[in-house]
Amino acid sequence: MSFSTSDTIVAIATASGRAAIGVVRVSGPDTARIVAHLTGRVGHDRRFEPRRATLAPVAGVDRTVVTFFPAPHSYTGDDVAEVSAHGSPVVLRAIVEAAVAAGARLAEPGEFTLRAFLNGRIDLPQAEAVADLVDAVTPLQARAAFDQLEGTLSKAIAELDAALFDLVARLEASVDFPDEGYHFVGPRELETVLDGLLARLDALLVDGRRGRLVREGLLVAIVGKPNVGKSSVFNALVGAGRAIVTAMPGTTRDLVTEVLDLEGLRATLVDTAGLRVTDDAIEAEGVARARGAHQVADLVLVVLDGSRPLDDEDRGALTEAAGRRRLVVVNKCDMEAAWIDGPEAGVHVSARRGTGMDALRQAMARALDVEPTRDSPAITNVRHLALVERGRAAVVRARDAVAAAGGSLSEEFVLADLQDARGALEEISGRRTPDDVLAHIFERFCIGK
Ligand SMILES: Nc1nc2c(ncn2[C@@H]2O[C@H](COP(=O)(O)OP(=O)(O)OP(=O)(O)O)[C@@H](O)[C@H]2O)c(=O)[nH]1
Ligand SMILES: [Mg+2]
Repeated sequence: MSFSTSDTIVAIATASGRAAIGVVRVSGPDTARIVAHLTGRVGHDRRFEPRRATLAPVAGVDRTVVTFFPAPHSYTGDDVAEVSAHGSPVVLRAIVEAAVAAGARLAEPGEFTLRAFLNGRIDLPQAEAVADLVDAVTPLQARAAFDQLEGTLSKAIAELDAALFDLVARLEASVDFPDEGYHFVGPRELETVLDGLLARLDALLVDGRRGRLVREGLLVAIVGKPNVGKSSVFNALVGAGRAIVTAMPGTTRDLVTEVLDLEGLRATLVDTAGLRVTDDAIEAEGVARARGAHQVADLVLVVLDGSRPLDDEDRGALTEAAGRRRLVVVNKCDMEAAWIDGPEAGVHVSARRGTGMDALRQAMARALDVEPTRDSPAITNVRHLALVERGRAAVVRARDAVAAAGGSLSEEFVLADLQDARGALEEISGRRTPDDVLAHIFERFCIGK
């Protein structure tokens, strides 16, 4: 990964494969010369007008449209040109090769966005949001990434950092002028300010759990004894005959997974083997895998057969799921009920007829505590969460030191902790982020982004 912005880079910016149009992006100090060379528009009077799409064919390749964005008002902050061509991989590659022949270098993944960051156009959470937005598969993910791109997280972090900075400045003044016998911030006030900071950090962390669900999606396991209709419920939820359904207990052996859009959330649904004691080696392995999936799931759907009385195997499945976030699904409600509301309240469905599936989807979203209309969470990224946690731990240390000191507070100790907290926050925003962390972040971008 190159952290230099002094050369000019080029890449295809659009998806690979055939398309109506494709875009080649050039960025760096030599952009104007390279693009003029490509299109044969040489001479002072033939310069590209800023931000105006201009028909400018690349000779022998395609009739292209060039848009020139002069520094600093461009995506990267350097001179940028976008060359739109017909979306053929062959044509786009030829344009890139011509640009390289004219002196450009092939861009590495994420290098355009990296330059935007290095040039101070965006901060690190915004750069990360660009990658998230490109990768989003549900509308909620896209929305969360967009909010981060708009700077909601950056703003929250900047406010916290400003409050910390203010406190640090006053504590330093107290250290610098000890003879004055004058505390620029008294212990009581210090405690109040630190408590306020802790409350704000906690709020960010609570939103973080939700945010991570939005970003990474979650795992929902369907469990229950054999033949209650787990695979049928699975198929009804994913809207396809994905898992095998038969009247024979012990049909499902392996884990069957499918990704589901659950009220805007990305959920991976897992169908599992029916839980029972068995001599069959294959089925036993299936039961073990079912338990494994069950243990890591964010939500467990326990399926019961409503047309038959509850038995010990059902009770076993319910007990296994007792300590977990779970939802009881009473299936086969198209048949005569063997029990109504029995020992377990649950969502009544008929997987065979498809009745109750919307109610089930809503109950799942509710059980996961992710309301579709809720404002997007601020933190969706594990890197950010870990750093907020580190910052919080440092503030807690400072808070404890103040409480323990009573009236005889030593500002130096508190200062060291508060500097730690600031360090963590500034690593989120990218103001103090080590190069290897930066390289790691930008590696996951696509080329041309
Ligand atoms: N009447 C009725 N029958 C159903 C319903 N759902 C499933 N069945 C039937 O119940 C039987 C078992 O269905 P599956 O979906 O294979 O059950 P399972 O829990 O996955 O079974 P295993 O994989 O063996 O553990 C099949 O004959 C289904 O047709 C339902 O809503 N109503
Ligand atoms: Mg099954």
